[in-house]
Amino acid sequence: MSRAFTLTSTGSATVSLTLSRGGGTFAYTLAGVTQTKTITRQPFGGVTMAPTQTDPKRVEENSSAVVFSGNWRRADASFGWSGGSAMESNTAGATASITFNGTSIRWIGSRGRDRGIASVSVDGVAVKDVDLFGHPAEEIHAPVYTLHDLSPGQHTLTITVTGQQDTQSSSNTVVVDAFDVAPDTTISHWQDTNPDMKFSAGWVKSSQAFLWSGAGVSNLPELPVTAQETQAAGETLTLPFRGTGMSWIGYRGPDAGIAQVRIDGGATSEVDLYSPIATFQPIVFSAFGLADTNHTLTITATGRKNAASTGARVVVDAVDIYTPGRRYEEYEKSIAYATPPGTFWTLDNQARVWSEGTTATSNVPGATATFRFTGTSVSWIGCEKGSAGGVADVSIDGVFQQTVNLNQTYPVEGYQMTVFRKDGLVPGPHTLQIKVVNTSGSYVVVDAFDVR
Ligand SMILES: [Ca+2]
Ligand SMILES: [Ca+2]
Repeated sequence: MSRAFTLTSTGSATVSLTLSRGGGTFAYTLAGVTQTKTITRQPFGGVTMAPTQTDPKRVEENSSAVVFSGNWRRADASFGWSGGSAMESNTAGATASITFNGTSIRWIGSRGRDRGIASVSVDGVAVKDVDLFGHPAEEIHAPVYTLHDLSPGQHTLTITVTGQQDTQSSSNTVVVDAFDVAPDTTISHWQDTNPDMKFSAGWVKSSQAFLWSGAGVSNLPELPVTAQETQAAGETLTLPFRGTGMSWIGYRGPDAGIAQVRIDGGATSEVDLYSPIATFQPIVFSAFGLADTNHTLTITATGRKNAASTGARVVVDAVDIYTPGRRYEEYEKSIAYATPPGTFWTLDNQARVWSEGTTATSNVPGATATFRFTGTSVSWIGCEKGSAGGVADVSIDGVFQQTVNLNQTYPVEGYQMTVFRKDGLVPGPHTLQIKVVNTSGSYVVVDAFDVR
């Protein structure tokens, strides 16, 4: 069936289509530009779409609370932005502002090789210039910067595009995707190479040709992080995690299939990954409101697909884990590094997808990093891989706790991992010290600390 409708120059019309078999395509032409929308009919008894859960703290960039000023445009549709869209700008002086109630806020944006420098201010007071450059290719859903300790009440956060860029960056693009208002959680972004991700035998490493999280960087002859994928029915990923929320970052496209997702022994959700347009790093499934305890995520490829799809691909690119607490980045003043500067620790490492962009690294035996905090629970967020496989002793309040061996063998690469956690501390101030003890030349990475 094909039928043309002509609308008047203003107004609206409701068009009803009776579709047969797999679906149909609806097209409209305006001022010579034709747009099409493909509508897919799901078979009875077939796919039940998973309920879409979003972080209740998240405010998207297209919310009325966010005001853009100056020259902004929709960000690249090749990426699966939070909520489906984001804005970007290269124009010095362009601003994005959000007015919110709370003592903290997290900016969700993007890092990468063509990202610029943004100036962040609160209530008109400059807070920080944030360098969005990173060596990995474009990373989205990136917690860019988090503000804490604001006074209770209403505030306005303003992001200003400076037009400036890191000397290594190819451009000065600034992306505003979303904000988490008073999040009370930390986000750890785990690649598919995480040692805790257990893939069954039928998964393969995805091609380097695409826009995966963590792409484009490696220690030769090792290959860059890409993703894992399969089209075979029954292939599974199991991932134990501790947290109250998670997001599966995958792939949607014209060749994508249907997966099943389960957390612990709960209900199985089906996720139809088909999209007429290939989309990279989208969140394809999320769960929030979980108990703060240990869970197991299971993703199963079904081998089935939407009638419109040309394949049954199921891709696991990364998983974001949400954990209650407050994150202190490695550059914050509550962390003291052994001096003199540059002798023991290298700061501002931008080589991988680190928490909020940077880490401190050391391969010097005796180097210490000392973190002062107040709370009853602390986690060291670090890295486990071959080149960051150093060994460190951890002590709390001067008492030795554990020797942590970070070594893993390629292709395992664990980023933003909780490599040490201690609960049950007496309420009050404490000191955690990391002391590098290895002599193998491999690095110890301090990415962040989480406190509860
Ligand atoms: Ca968004
Ligand atoms: Ca960090």
